[in-house]
Amino acid sequence: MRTIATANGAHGAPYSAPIRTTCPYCGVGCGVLVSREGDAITVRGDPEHPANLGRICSKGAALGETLSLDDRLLYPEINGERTDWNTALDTVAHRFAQVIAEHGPDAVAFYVSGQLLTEDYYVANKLMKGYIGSGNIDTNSRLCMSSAVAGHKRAFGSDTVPGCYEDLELADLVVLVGSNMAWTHPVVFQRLVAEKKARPEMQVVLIDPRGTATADLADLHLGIKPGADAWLFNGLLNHLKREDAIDWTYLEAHVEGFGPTLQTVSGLSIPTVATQCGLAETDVATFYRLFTQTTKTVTVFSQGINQSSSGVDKVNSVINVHLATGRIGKPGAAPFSITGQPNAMGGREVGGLANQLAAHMDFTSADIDRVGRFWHAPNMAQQPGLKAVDLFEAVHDGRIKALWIMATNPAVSLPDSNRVAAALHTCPFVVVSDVVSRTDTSVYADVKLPAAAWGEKEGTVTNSERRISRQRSFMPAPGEVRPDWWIVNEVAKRMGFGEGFGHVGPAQIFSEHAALSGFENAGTRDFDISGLLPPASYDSLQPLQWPLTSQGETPRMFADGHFFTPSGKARMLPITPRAPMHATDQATPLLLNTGRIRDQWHTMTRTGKAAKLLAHIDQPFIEMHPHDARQAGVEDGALARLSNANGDMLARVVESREQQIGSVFAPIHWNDQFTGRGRVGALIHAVTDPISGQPEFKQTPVTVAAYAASWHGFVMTREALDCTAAAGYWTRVRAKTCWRHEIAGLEIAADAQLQMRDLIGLAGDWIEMKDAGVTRYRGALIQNGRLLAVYFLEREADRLPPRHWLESLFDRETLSDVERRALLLGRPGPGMADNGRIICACFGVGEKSLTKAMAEGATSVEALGIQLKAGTNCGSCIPELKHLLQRP
Ligand SMILES: Nc1nc2c(c(=O)[nH]1)N[C@H]1C(S)=C(S)[C@@H](COP(=O)(O)OP(=O)(O)OC[C@H]3O[C@@H](n4cnc5c(=O)[nH]c(N)nc54)[C@H](O)[C@@H]3O)O[C@H]1N2
Ligand SMILES: Nc1nc2c(c(=O)[nH]1)N[C@H]1C(S)=C(S)[C@@H](COP(=O)(O)OP(=O)(O)OC[C@H]3O[C@@H](n4cnc5c(=O)[nH]c(N)nc54)[C@H](O)[C@@H]3O)O[C@H]1N2
Ligand code: SF4
Ligand SMILES: [Mo]
Repeated sequence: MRTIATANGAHGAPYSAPIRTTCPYCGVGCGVLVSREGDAITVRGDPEHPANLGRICSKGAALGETLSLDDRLLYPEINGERTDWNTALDTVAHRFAQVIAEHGPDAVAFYVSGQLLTEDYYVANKLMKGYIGSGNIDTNSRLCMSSAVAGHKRAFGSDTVPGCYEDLELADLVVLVGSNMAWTHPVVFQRLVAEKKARPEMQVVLIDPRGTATADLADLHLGIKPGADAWLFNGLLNHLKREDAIDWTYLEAHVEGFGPTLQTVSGLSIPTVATQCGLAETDVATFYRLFTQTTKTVTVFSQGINQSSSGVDKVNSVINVHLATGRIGKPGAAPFSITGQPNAMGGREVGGLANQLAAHMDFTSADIDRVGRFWHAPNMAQQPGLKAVDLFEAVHDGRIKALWIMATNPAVSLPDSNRVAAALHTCPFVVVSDVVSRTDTSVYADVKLPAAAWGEKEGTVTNSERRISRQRSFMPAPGEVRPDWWIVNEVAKRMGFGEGFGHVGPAQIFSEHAALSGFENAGTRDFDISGLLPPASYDSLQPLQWPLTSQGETPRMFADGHFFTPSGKARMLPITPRAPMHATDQATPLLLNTGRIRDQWHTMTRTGKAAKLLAHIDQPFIEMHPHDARQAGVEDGALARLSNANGDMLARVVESREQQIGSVFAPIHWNDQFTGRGRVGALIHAVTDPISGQPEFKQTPVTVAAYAASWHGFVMTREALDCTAAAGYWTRVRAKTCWRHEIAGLEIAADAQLQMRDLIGLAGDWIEMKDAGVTRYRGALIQNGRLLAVYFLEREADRLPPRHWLESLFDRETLSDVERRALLLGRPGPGMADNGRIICACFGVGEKSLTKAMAEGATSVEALGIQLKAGTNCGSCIPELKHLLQRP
């Protein structure tokens, strides 16, 4: 239990009025109300926040469960030993200064994150680019949005997202390209679902190689060949021309480059597109007809487009069709890059990418001079720094000798992650600022700096629709954690840069940032929030969409047809489609696609703390078509090993016809803290888009083979165990009242039963049931009647009993005889229900409860909602409820 701050900021006593803040996860940027009900901190959607109007998703709703201190980094550490802030900050400043003095400013780097607040981000960028004098600050947005940024800049002359969420509701056609919005931007998806319900004639087209929860809403799903999107949009452009659907008046007035662009696509027929994209001609034709006929069209694009070695070109192929039809800057008409992280946009605003300067300025001599004068910077960087993948390559080969990582976990999330780990291992000086004590990255840190987490700090974030919202604190900062901006400023001061970093708080940093956005701007740059000055309003800042000038906020950009290029016109660009860099071959015949699951956030450091969020999907998996599973010699539920020349991972096979033959999908979330060998990044080739530097995360050739485990088991304990030595494959997840470890291995030791008991290493009485030899073991460790551990072992995985009801036995003060017997039999006794896998995370409704209700006559999503509450809070599980209802 954590105490929360009173509304006026004092610590201790509970408050009654909820605190209004913003969810720290996805780029939807939902406003939330945090309050305390009884012992729990509850998080609800803020009805007054324009992004979500009261809605929330499973991750947001579970935020209250992620606030415990058990795995937090609470004190600074040097070489794994606790130290005080002075020593830690002096060490960082000294080591950075030393490397700079010996090897120059380009021998140091920062790797930061779209999960920093704008104020944190601003000072980090200022320190590197204005004072240290290097461009070597890059951000995980490189992995996320950099192709969209580059595409925007090529087309619009600025990194501007033209539309807003309301445009999706106003549109008559919404095209979702490479977006699994139902799981990744759930609240925007809910808004779309509601609109579609109100206006069923509104059309939704999904373009994604695999069938996803998002496909549930789509009138048309184009299961495109991986990587082929530019063909589809080039073909569409030609179709628009053929059908005389080009807005020539708009083009003449507001666009350049359309002649050569239209020339490039001329002759590209529907049959050719269908072949290139692996689609039926009729489906391509239907999509083209819908697009041609529907003026109010929004095309939402995300990582299926961006994360590609030709991501920037794909972005421009999408923007091209919107420019050609003048469908931009109008209500219900826009190309829409939906951002991933809560502050991906804020990072772009402060210039967090190595090739940008602050406030949407570039490395031109005029901008370098302007920013330098504004900052009174002693040492402005004169050229862009290294982009993430190149930056870590420079760490690997020793060009970068001191690296500071803030709010990101590159040992998991960068491509070729084993090489990244090796780079961190050899780097002479690594600093990691994080909120948790142990990550796959922080194990390599020389210095660990404890950052204040969500709920403990103040600042702002910008969501996908350019809306700036406040994050407000509602809890006292635990231990010695400090906000990231403070940590950066303290290091800057100790490096001798006191004059630029004397801010007393985030409000002052924000107003400096706002002032820079307006500095010598006069309408020449899109990013201008100088209308928010003076900063007296910071505490009560309302969620507003930039540009924010004296005229107020701006929901839609480019309504006047004016763009930020030298000519004031937007640009269409001729695009030549390129295939993914690495093709499949005999050794690696399957194309690995990677992405997100509904209830986990990236490397699980926070969502992995909520048992609720691990109840839906609790193991790394690889989804594949039954045909490919047969070819690879694996089957549903079995373990498989994915590998290629870079590395390997273990995961459980999920057979699904939603995967196209030849493609497999694995989630990005699993890492060494939660599983043995589950880091998908280990397989990804470090190939990037030549312009944006964004990695090709969606198309990696791999091979899949059975992981022929000869034994399977699980262990439940009150404390987490390290199973590395005991099992070839293991996972470790939090359940409500215990930790659950799934384990399996190739060889079984003769004394396996005892080995595991040793590992659990607790005193007490074992009650057990076992076969002679090691084919079966079922044991429970009980101390004074209280259950401490459960351990099951079988030759075959499917002989293991369901786990969910077993977890509930950890609730009991003493185990009854009936419960002990039921436990060893592996079957719930009378009155002990097994609800099965949790489908609805909000109300903990399991699959078995749902199928039972269905058998008893609940034949619709609504009926399941009335009977079990399933799907009635965030609605993220509704696509799955529908699947269950459709199951024969
Ligand atoms: N639950 C949850 N939500 C999140 C996050 C999270 O970790 N968990 N992270 C946030 C972040 S930072 C981001 S960037 C966003 C990402 O949000 P999304 O981009 O929606 O998510 P992904 O799952 O990465 O990928 C989207 C889809 O692209 C498809 N795809 C793969 N290859 C291709 C292709 O060649 N063409 C097309 N058209 N599609 C393809 C994949 O099959 C996948 O369904 O999610 C944000 N929201
Ligand atoms: N294969 C594959 N890889 C991918 C992707 C993919 O689709 N496929 N997607 C890529 C994308 S789009 C993204 S955005 C990245 C995300 O990848 P990462 O950024 O590496 O993932 P996170 O787990 O979000 O890392 C955030 C870290 O910051 C810490 N943290 C949280 N709050 C704070 C804070 O306030 N201050 C500080 N200092 N630390 C904090 C968290 O504990 C965590 O360790 O992954 C990328 N990698
Ligand atoms: S959609 Fe969910 S994860 Fe995203 S901001 Fe809203 S509540 Fe948070
Ligand atoms: Mo992202």
